[in-house]
Amino acid sequence: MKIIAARVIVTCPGRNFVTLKIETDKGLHGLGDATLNGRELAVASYLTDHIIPCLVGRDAHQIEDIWQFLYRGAYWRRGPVTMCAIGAVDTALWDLKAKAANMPLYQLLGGRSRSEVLVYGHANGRDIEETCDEVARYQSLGYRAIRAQSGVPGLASTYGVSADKMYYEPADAALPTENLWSTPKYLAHTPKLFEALRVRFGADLALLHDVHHRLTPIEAARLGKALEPYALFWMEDATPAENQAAFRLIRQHTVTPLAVGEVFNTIWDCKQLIEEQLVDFIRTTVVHAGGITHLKRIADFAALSQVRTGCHGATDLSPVCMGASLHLATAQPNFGIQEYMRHTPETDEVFPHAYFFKDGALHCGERIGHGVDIDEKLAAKYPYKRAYLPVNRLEDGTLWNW
Ligand code: KDG
Ligand code: MG
Repeated sequence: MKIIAARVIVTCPGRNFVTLKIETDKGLHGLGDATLNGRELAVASYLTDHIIPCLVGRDAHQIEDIWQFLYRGAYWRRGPVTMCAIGAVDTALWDLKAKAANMPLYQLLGGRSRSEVLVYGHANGRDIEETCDEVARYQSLGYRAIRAQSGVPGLASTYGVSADKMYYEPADAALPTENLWSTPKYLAHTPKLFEALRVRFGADLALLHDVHHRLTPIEAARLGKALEPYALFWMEDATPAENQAAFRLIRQHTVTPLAVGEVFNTIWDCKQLIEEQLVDFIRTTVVHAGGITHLKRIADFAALSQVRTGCHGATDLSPVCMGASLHLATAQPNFGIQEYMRHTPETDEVFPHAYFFKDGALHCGERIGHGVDIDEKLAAKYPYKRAYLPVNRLEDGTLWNW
């Protein structure tokens, strides 16, 4: 099955998405997500200017060889732009292989290991009461696992809290918005949120929380300890993880389960975290970590240390990424949970898909390939719009982690 053409489609049905479409001489096409939030056009150029010329004429079945060619062959390894571009190619090739085999992708990844893919949704509110009400709403929608984020008294805004509850979109401006952050205010407030949630919802509901890289290791250890009575499913991105050894300190102090890795792009970013069992869930995802081939390598490596997957699934990961992720989750033995932040109806229309939500879980569907397509005519009606994630400053003006 020869690759005869490939092109990049950039569309903004409410938010920007970059999609790679690969066409073959068998009349089949494959799709891969290449969206890197806030840096979309860098990946589009990497694909169009540097990768596509190397793809045309190759055998689309040689997924591993093409992966190695793009990774080793660039000389410059790793990094989010490179790995998103490789991820898009890899996802499109797995889509093609499954279509050529006339099978849903999960069958090629080892077949079904579970009947459904448990997801968590995002509840958020301006204060504890509003957050609790949102958690109740998510429960009524069928969610069995819910991430809770609340506004912090004394801070005008914080990560994960928005006025538009169902479609929270952090990349919200043509130039980065500047937010103010206070760790002491956040640390004083967050345990109260989870105390209130346990009082109202009891012990059974799976509750998650995203710290979004804002604490130092010792502050993260303190928060993990303070949250222990409320038995969280996980505390996410407690501290930036470039220094993987930092998690040793958190681990020494708390039994709150830890999740990390949405910004990672290769197995090297999480090697020590996994080998030393410093985390419980690895959040790396198809689009940012070199596609299905590399994410499966990370997940299999994580299984050796009883680390489970908890793939990133925010709105900036397109339905193409979600479809691919769900097929892997359906087959992967050490699947843990999948994040699910619904896309808007406009996005769903541009990317018709076979996956569906039912009773707190997603199902990848039985369509051949990864089950997600693109309506190119519709996509063309939504031109690219520059949009950035916010940045954070401490109250004295120091630039901080967003
Ligand atoms: O592009 C950045 C978002 O995907 C990220 O801020 C969302 O942290 C996030 C999450 O857990 O969904
Ligand atoms: Mg996160």
